[in-house]
Amino acid sequence: MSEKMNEIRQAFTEKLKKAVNTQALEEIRIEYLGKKGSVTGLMKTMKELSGEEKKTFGQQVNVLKNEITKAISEKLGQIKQKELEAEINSVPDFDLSAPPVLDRGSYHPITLVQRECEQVFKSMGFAIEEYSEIVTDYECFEALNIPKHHPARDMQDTYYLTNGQLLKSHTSAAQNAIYKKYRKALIEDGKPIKAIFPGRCFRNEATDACHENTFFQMEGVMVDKNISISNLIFFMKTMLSEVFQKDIKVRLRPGFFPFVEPGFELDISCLICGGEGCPSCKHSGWLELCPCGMIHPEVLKAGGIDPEEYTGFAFGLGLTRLAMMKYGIKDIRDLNSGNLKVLSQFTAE
Ligand code: FA5
Repeated sequence: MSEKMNEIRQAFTEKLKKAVNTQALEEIRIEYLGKKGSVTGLMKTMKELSGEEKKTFGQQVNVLKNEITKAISEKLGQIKQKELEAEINSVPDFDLSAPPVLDRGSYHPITLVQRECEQVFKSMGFAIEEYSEIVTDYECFEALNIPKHHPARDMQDTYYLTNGQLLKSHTSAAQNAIYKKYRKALIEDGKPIKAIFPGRCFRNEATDACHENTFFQMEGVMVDKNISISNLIFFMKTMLSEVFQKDIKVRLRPGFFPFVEPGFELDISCLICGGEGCPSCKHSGWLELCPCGMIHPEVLKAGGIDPEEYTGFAFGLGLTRLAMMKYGIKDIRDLNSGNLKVLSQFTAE
Protein backbone atom coordinates (compact mmCIF):
# COMPACT_ATOMS: atom_id res chain seq x y z
CA MET A 1 0.00 0.00 0.00
CA SER A 2 2.77 2.43 0.94
CA GLU A 3 4.36 1.61 -2.43
CA LYS A 4 1.17 2.70 -4.15
CA MET A 5 1.18 5.87 -2.09
CA ASN A 6 4.75 6.65 -3.09
CA GLU A 7 3.89 6.15 -6.74
CA ILE A 8 1.04 8.62 -6.40
CA ARG A 9 3.27 11.11 -4.57
CA GLN A 10 6.00 10.92 -7.26
CA ALA A 11 3.61 11.17 -10.17
CA PHE A 12 1.92 14.15 -8.53
CA THR A 13 5.23 15.95 -7.93
CA GLU A 14 6.21 15.50 -11.58
CA LYS A 15 2.88 16.79 -12.86
CA LEU A 16 2.89 19.73 -10.50
CA LYS A 17 6.33 20.81 -11.74
CA LYS A 18 4.99 20.96 -15.30
CA ALA A 19 1.80 22.93 -14.48
CA VAL A 20 2.13 26.50 -15.77
CA ASN A 21 -1.37 27.94 -15.37
CA THR A 22 -4.37 27.78 -13.06
CA GLN A 23 -6.32 25.58 -15.45
CA ALA A 24 -3.59 22.87 -15.47
CA LEU A 25 -3.48 23.11 -11.68
CA GLU A 26 -7.22 22.58 -11.39
CA GLU A 27 -6.98 19.51 -13.60
CA ILE A 28 -4.30 18.08 -11.29
CA ARG A 29 -6.41 18.83 -8.21
CA ILE A 30 -9.33 16.92 -9.71
CA GLU A 31 -7.06 14.05 -10.76
CA TYR A 32 -5.80 13.55 -7.18
CA LEU A 33 -8.34 15.00 -4.79
CA GLY A 34 -11.56 14.95 -6.84
CA LYS A 35 -14.39 12.47 -6.21
CA LYS A 36 -12.82 9.96 -8.57
CA GLY A 37 -9.24 11.08 -7.80
CA SER A 38 -6.32 8.83 -6.85
CA VAL A 39 -6.18 9.89 -3.19
CA THR A 40 -9.93 9.53 -2.81
CA GLY A 41 -9.57 6.09 -4.41
CA LEU A 42 -7.04 5.09 -1.71
CA MET A 43 -9.54 6.02 0.98
CA LYS A 44 -12.08 3.70 -0.62
CA THR A 45 -9.69 0.72 -0.32
CA MET A 46 -9.61 1.10 3.49
CA LYS A 47 -12.62 -1.14 3.96
CA GLU A 48 -10.50 -4.16 2.94
CA LEU A 49 -8.11 -3.62 5.91
CA SER A 50 -8.23 -4.81 9.51
CA GLY A 51 -8.77 -2.41 12.46
CA GLU A 52 -5.12 -1.50 13.31
CA GLU A 53 -4.05 -1.42 9.61
CA LYS A 54 -6.99 0.77 8.83
CA LYS A 55 -5.90 3.32 11.42
CA THR A 56 -2.27 3.49 10.21
CA PHE A 57 -3.27 3.58 6.58
CA GLY A 58 -5.89 6.25 7.21
CA GLN A 59 -3.28 8.47 8.88
CA GLN A 60 -0.85 7.97 5.95
CA VAL A 61 -3.51 8.82 3.37
CA ASN A 62 -4.39 11.93 5.33
CA VAL A 63 -0.74 13.02 5.36
CA LEU A 64 -0.57 12.51 1.59
CA LYS A 65 -3.82 14.40 1.07
CA ASN A 66 -2.55 17.34 3.17
CA GLU A 67 0.79 17.36 1.31
CA ILE A 68 -0.98 17.49 -2.05
CA THR A 69 -3.44 20.18 -0.90
CA LYS A 70 -0.61 22.35 0.45
CA ALA A 71 1.56 21.86 -2.66
CA ILE A 72 -1.32 22.82 -4.97
CA SER A 73 -2.10 25.91 -2.91
CA GLU A 74 1.57 27.04 -2.92
CA LYS A 75 1.87 26.46 -6.65
CA LEU A 76 -1.37 28.42 -7.19
CA GLY A 77 0.12 31.39 -5.31
CA GLN A 78 3.28 31.22 -7.50
CA ILE A 79 1.26 31.02 -10.73
CA LYS A 80 -0.96 33.98 -9.72
CA GLN A 81 2.09 36.06 -8.83
CA LYS A 82 3.63 35.29 -12.24
CA GLU A 83 0.37 36.15 -14.01
CA LEU A 84 0.19 39.48 -12.15
CA GLU A 85 3.79 40.33 -13.02
CA ALA A 86 3.13 39.49 -16.68
CA GLU A 87 0.09 41.78 -16.64
CA ILE A 88 2.04 44.63 -15.07
CA ASN A 89 4.87 44.20 -17.57
CA SER A 90 2.44 44.22 -20.48
CA VAL A 91 1.31 47.80 -19.63
CA PRO A 92 3.49 50.13 -21.68
CA ASP A 93 5.63 52.60 -19.76
CA PHE A 94 4.14 56.06 -19.24
CA ASP A 95 5.20 58.12 -22.23
CA LEU A 96 5.85 61.71 -21.20
CA SER A 97 6.08 62.84 -24.80
CA ALA A 98 2.62 61.50 -25.77
CA PRO A 99 0.08 64.21 -26.67
CA PRO A 100 -2.50 64.80 -23.88
CA VAL A 101 -6.02 63.48 -24.33
CA LEU A 102 -7.42 66.64 -22.75
CA ASP A 103 -4.99 69.51 -22.35
CA ARG A 104 -7.15 71.34 -19.81
CA GLY A 105 -10.52 71.22 -18.11
CA SER A 106 -13.52 72.99 -19.53
CA TYR A 107 -16.73 74.49 -18.21
CA HIS A 108 -19.94 72.50 -18.51
CA PRO A 109 -22.28 73.96 -21.18
CA ILE A 110 -24.94 74.60 -18.51
CA THR A 111 -22.42 76.57 -16.43
CA LEU A 112 -21.58 78.60 -19.54
CA VAL A 113 -25.19 79.59 -20.33
CA GLN A 114 -25.98 80.16 -16.66
CA ARG A 115 -23.07 82.60 -16.40
CA GLU A 116 -24.12 84.38 -19.56
CA CYS A 117 -27.69 84.78 -18.33
CA GLU A 118 -26.44 85.97 -14.96
CA GLN A 119 -24.27 88.59 -16.65
CA VAL A 120 -27.23 89.86 -18.70
CA PHE A 121 -29.55 90.17 -15.69
CA LYS A 122 -26.82 91.56 -13.45
CA SER A 123 -26.23 94.34 -15.97
CA MET A 124 -29.96 95.15 -15.68
CA GLY A 125 -29.76 95.46 -11.90
CA PHE A 126 -30.92 91.98 -10.83
CA ALA A 127 -29.45 90.33 -7.72
CA ILE A 128 -28.30 86.69 -8.07
CA GLU A 129 -29.60 84.45 -5.30
CA GLU A 130 -28.87 80.84 -4.38
CA TYR A 131 -31.47 78.56 -2.86
CA SER A 132 -31.54 75.11 -1.26
CA GLU A 133 -32.30 71.99 -3.33
CA ILE A 134 -34.34 70.54 -0.44
CA VAL A 135 -37.41 72.63 0.30
CA THR A 136 -40.66 72.42 2.22
CA ASP A 137 -44.08 71.66 0.80
CA TYR A 138 -45.08 75.21 1.73
CA GLU A 139 -42.25 76.77 -0.30
CA CYS A 140 -42.68 74.52 -3.34
CA PHE A 141 -46.47 74.53 -3.50
CA GLU A 142 -48.61 76.19 -0.84
CA ALA A 143 -46.92 79.61 -0.94
CA LEU A 144 -47.37 79.45 -4.72
CA ASN A 145 -51.15 79.16 -4.54
CA ILE A 146 -51.08 75.37 -4.90
CA PRO A 147 -52.82 73.98 -1.81
CA LYS A 148 -52.61 70.31 -0.78
CA HIS A 149 -54.48 68.00 -3.17
CA HIS A 150 -54.69 70.72 -5.88
CA PRO A 151 -54.57 68.98 -9.30
CA ALA A 152 -51.79 71.38 -10.41
CA ARG A 153 -49.43 69.29 -8.24
CA ASP A 154 -49.76 66.55 -10.86
CA MET A 155 -47.89 68.76 -13.36
CA GLN A 156 -44.67 67.91 -11.50
CA ASP A 157 -44.00 64.33 -10.43
CA THR A 158 -42.19 65.24 -7.23
CA TYR A 159 -39.63 63.34 -5.14
CA TYR A 160 -40.78 63.53 -1.51
CA LEU A 161 -38.41 62.79 1.36
CA THR A 162 -39.47 60.70 4.36
CA ASN A 163 -39.40 63.81 6.59
CA GLY A 164 -42.09 65.53 4.49
CA GLN A 165 -39.65 67.82 2.67
CA LEU A 166 -38.99 67.40 -1.04
CA LEU A 167 -36.42 67.84 -3.79
CA LYS A 168 -37.12 71.19 -5.45
CA SER A 169 -39.28 70.42 -8.50
CA HIS A 170 -38.98 74.00 -9.79
CA THR A 171 -37.01 77.10 -8.89
CA SER A 172 -40.29 78.91 -8.10
CA ALA A 173 -39.88 77.25 -4.66
CA ALA A 174 -37.52 80.11 -3.76
CA GLN A 175 -39.99 82.91 -4.59
CA ASN A 176 -41.55 83.17 -1.12
CA ALA A 177 -38.16 83.50 0.60
CA ILE A 178 -37.01 86.11 -1.95
CA TYR A 179 -40.11 88.28 -1.35
CA LYS A 180 -39.60 88.02 2.42
CA LYS A 181 -35.91 88.91 2.08
CA TYR A 182 -36.48 92.04 -0.02
CA ARG A 183 -39.98 93.28 0.98
CA LYS A 184 -38.66 95.68 3.64
CA ALA A 185 -36.43 97.46 1.10
CA LEU A 186 -39.37 97.54 -1.33
CA ILE A 187 -41.90 98.92 1.12
CA GLU A 188 -39.70 101.22 3.21
CA ASP A 189 -37.07 102.37 0.66
CA GLY A 190 -39.04 102.01 -2.58
CA LYS A 191 -36.40 99.64 -4.05
CA PRO A 192 -37.96 97.28 -6.62
CA ILE A 193 -37.39 93.57 -6.04
CA LYS A 194 -35.25 92.32 -8.93
CA ALA A 195 -33.70 88.91 -8.45
CA ILE A 196 -32.76 85.79 -10.37
CA PHE A 197 -32.20 82.42 -8.73
CA PRO A 198 -30.74 79.61 -10.84
CA GLY A 199 -30.88 76.06 -9.50
CA ARG A 200 -31.16 72.35 -10.06
CA CYS A 201 -34.63 70.82 -10.20
CA PHE A 202 -35.75 67.21 -9.84
CA ARG A 203 -38.77 65.43 -11.29
CA ASN A 204 -39.62 61.77 -11.73
CA GLU A 205 -39.69 62.10 -15.53
CA ALA A 206 -39.60 59.42 -18.20
CA THR A 207 -36.53 60.81 -19.93
CA ASP A 208 -36.29 61.51 -23.67
CA ALA A 209 -34.33 63.85 -25.96
CA CYS A 210 -35.79 66.97 -24.27
CA HIS A 211 -36.69 65.74 -20.74
CA GLU A 212 -34.33 64.89 -17.90
CA ASN A 213 -35.14 63.96 -14.30
CA THR A 214 -32.48 66.42 -13.09
CA PHE A 215 -32.28 69.73 -14.91
CA PHE A 216 -31.56 73.39 -14.35
CA GLN A 217 -33.90 76.34 -14.37
CA MET A 218 -33.28 80.00 -13.76
CA GLU A 219 -36.13 81.81 -12.10
CA GLY A 220 -36.47 85.56 -12.15
CA VAL A 221 -38.86 87.99 -10.46
CA MET A 222 -39.41 91.71 -10.54
CA VAL A 223 -41.87 93.46 -8.18
CA ASP A 224 -42.59 97.17 -7.97
CA LYS A 225 -45.43 99.61 -8.44
CA ASN A 226 -46.94 99.52 -11.95
CA ILE A 227 -45.05 96.53 -13.32
CA SER A 228 -46.87 95.22 -16.39
CA ILE A 229 -46.68 92.56 -19.10
CA SER A 230 -44.69 95.01 -21.27
CA ASN A 231 -41.89 94.94 -18.70
CA LEU A 232 -41.94 91.14 -18.74
CA ILE A 233 -41.73 90.99 -22.55
CA PHE A 234 -38.91 93.54 -22.60
CA PHE A 235 -36.75 91.56 -20.17
CA MET A 236 -37.41 88.25 -21.93
CA LYS A 237 -36.51 89.69 -25.35
CA THR A 238 -33.35 91.32 -24.03
CA MET A 239 -32.20 88.13 -22.36
CA LEU A 240 -32.74 85.97 -25.45
CA SER A 241 -31.09 88.38 -27.88
CA GLU A 242 -28.05 88.77 -25.58
CA VAL A 243 -27.64 85.03 -25.06
CA PHE A 244 -28.10 83.98 -28.69
CA GLN A 245 -26.60 87.13 -30.28
CA LYS A 246 -29.01 86.69 -33.19
CA ASP A 247 -32.71 86.99 -33.95
CA ILE A 248 -34.63 84.08 -32.53
CA LYS A 249 -38.20 83.26 -33.49
CA VAL A 250 -40.29 83.20 -30.31
CA ARG A 251 -43.97 82.74 -29.60
CA LEU A 252 -45.96 83.64 -26.53
CA ARG A 253 -49.10 81.65 -25.83
CA PRO A 254 -51.39 81.37 -22.83
CA GLY A 255 -50.19 78.95 -20.16
CA PHE A 256 -51.61 77.87 -16.81
CA PHE A 257 -49.56 78.08 -13.62
CA PRO A 258 -51.45 78.72 -10.35
CA PHE A 259 -48.80 81.24 -9.25
CA VAL A 260 -49.20 83.66 -12.18
CA GLU A 261 -52.21 85.38 -13.70
CA PRO A 262 -52.15 85.82 -16.63
CA GLY A 263 -49.63 83.07 -17.41
CA PHE A 264 -47.73 82.43 -20.65
CA GLU A 265 -45.60 79.81 -22.31
CA LEU A 266 -42.66 81.32 -24.14
CA ASP A 267 -41.43 78.93 -26.82
CA ILE A 268 -38.52 79.31 -29.20
CA SER A 269 -38.33 77.91 -32.69
CA CYS A 270 -36.16 74.77 -32.44
CA LEU A 271 -32.59 75.64 -33.40
CA ILE A 272 -31.64 71.98 -33.89
CA CYS A 273 -34.01 71.44 -36.85
CA GLY A 274 -34.72 75.07 -37.80
CA GLY A 275 -38.38 74.60 -36.87
CA GLU A 276 -38.91 71.57 -39.13
CA GLY A 277 -39.58 69.17 -36.24
CA CYS A 278 -37.17 66.65 -34.65
CA PRO A 279 -36.87 64.50 -31.47
CA SER A 280 -35.28 67.45 -29.60
CA CYS A 281 -38.54 69.45 -29.95
CA LYS A 282 -40.89 66.47 -29.87
CA HIS A 283 -41.42 67.01 -33.63
CA SER A 284 -43.34 70.25 -33.06
CA GLY A 285 -40.71 72.69 -34.35
CA TRP A 286 -41.04 74.64 -31.06
CA LEU A 287 -39.40 74.16 -27.67
CA GLU A 288 -41.00 75.26 -24.38
CA LEU A 289 -38.26 77.36 -22.88
CA CYS A 290 -39.48 79.97 -20.47
CA PRO A 291 -42.95 80.00 -18.92
CA CYS A 292 -43.75 83.30 -17.30
CA GLY A 293 -46.53 85.61 -16.18
CA MET A 294 -47.75 88.26 -13.78
CA ILE A 295 -47.34 87.17 -10.15
CA HIS A 296 -50.64 86.03 -8.64
CA PRO A 297 -51.97 88.34 -5.86
CA GLU A 298 -52.13 85.38 -3.42
CA VAL A 299 -48.43 84.69 -3.99
CA LEU A 300 -47.50 88.29 -3.28
CA LYS A 301 -49.66 88.21 -0.14
CA ALA A 302 -47.92 85.01 1.07
CA GLY A 303 -44.62 86.89 0.65
CA GLY A 304 -45.88 89.80 2.77
CA ILE A 305 -46.43 92.17 -0.18
CA ASP A 306 -49.71 94.04 -0.71
CA PRO A 307 -51.04 93.11 -4.18
CA GLU A 308 -53.23 96.25 -4.22
CA GLU A 309 -50.09 98.38 -4.20
CA TYR A 310 -47.50 96.26 -5.99
CA THR A 311 -47.43 94.04 -9.06
CA GLY A 312 -44.70 91.94 -10.60
CA PHE A 313 -43.68 89.35 -13.13
CA ALA A 314 -41.97 85.98 -12.76
CA PHE A 315 -40.35 83.64 -15.26
CA GLY A 316 -38.85 80.13 -15.07
CA LEU A 317 -36.22 79.73 -17.79
CA GLY A 318 -35.24 76.15 -18.69
CA LEU A 319 -31.46 76.53 -18.51
CA THR A 320 -30.71 72.97 -19.61
CA ARG A 321 -32.85 73.38 -22.71
CA LEU A 322 -31.26 76.77 -23.35
CA ALA A 323 -27.83 75.07 -23.32
CA MET A 324 -29.14 72.51 -25.85
CA MET A 325 -30.37 75.23 -28.19
CA LYS A 326 -27.37 77.48 -27.81
CA TYR A 327 -24.81 74.71 -28.43
CA GLY A 328 -26.83 72.54 -30.82
CA ILE A 329 -26.91 69.56 -28.44
CA LYS A 330 -29.55 67.22 -29.85
CA ASP A 331 -30.15 65.05 -26.80
CA ILE A 332 -30.58 66.58 -23.34
CA ARG A 333 -29.27 63.36 -21.73
CA ASP A 334 -25.77 64.11 -23.08
CA LEU A 335 -25.60 67.02 -20.64
CA ASN A 336 -25.74 64.79 -17.55
CA SER A 337 -23.74 61.96 -19.13
CA GLY A 338 -20.28 62.99 -17.94
CA ASN A 339 -19.08 62.13 -21.47
CA LEU A 340 -16.03 64.36 -21.93
CA LYS A 341 -16.03 63.90 -25.71
CA VAL A 342 -19.34 65.77 -25.78
CA LEU A 343 -18.93 68.13 -22.86
CA SER A 344 -15.42 69.43 -23.44
CA GLN A 345 -16.20 70.92 -26.86
CA PHE A 346 -17.83 74.09 -25.59
CA THR A 347 -16.18 77.33 -24.63
CA ALA A 348 -17.44 80.74 -23.57
CA GLU A 349 -17.64 83.30 -26.36
C1 FA5 B 1 -42.27 75.57 -14.10
O1 FA5 B 1 -41.46 74.86 -13.54
C2 FA5 B 1 -42.68 76.89 -13.49
N1 FA5 B 1 -42.22 76.95 -12.14
C3 FA5 B 1 -42.09 78.01 -14.36
C4 FA5 B 1 -42.67 79.37 -14.06
C5 FA5 B 1 -41.98 80.24 -13.25
C6 FA5 B 1 -43.89 79.72 -14.63
C7 FA5 B 1 -42.52 81.50 -12.99
C8 FA5 B 1 -44.42 80.98 -14.40
C9 FA5 B 1 -43.72 81.85 -13.59
P1 FA5 B 1 -42.41 74.12 -16.27
O2 FA5 B 1 -42.75 72.85 -15.57
O3 FA5 B 1 -43.04 74.31 -17.57
O4 FA5 B 1 -42.77 75.34 -15.34
O5 FA5 B 1 -40.83 74.20 -16.44
C10 FA5 B 1 -40.23 75.37 -16.85
C11 FA5 B 1 -39.17 75.08 -17.89
O6 FA5 B 1 -38.23 74.18 -17.34
C12 FA5 B 1 -39.69 74.37 -19.15
O7 FA5 B 1 -40.18 75.29 -20.10
C13 FA5 B 1 -38.44 73.68 -19.65
O8 FA5 B 1 -37.63 74.59 -20.37
C14 FA5 B 1 -37.76 73.32 -18.35
N2 FA5 B 1 -38.11 71.93 -17.98
C15 FA5 B 1 -39.22 71.48 -17.38
N3 FA5 B 1 -39.19 70.15 -17.22
C16 FA5 B 1 -38.00 69.75 -17.73
C17 FA5 B 1 -37.35 68.48 -17.87
N4 FA5 B 1 -37.90 67.38 -17.41
N5 FA5 B 1 -36.14 68.44 -18.46
C18 FA5 B 1 -35.57 69.58 -18.89
N6 FA5 B 1 -36.11 70.79 -18.79
C19 FA5 B 1 -37.30 70.89 -18.24
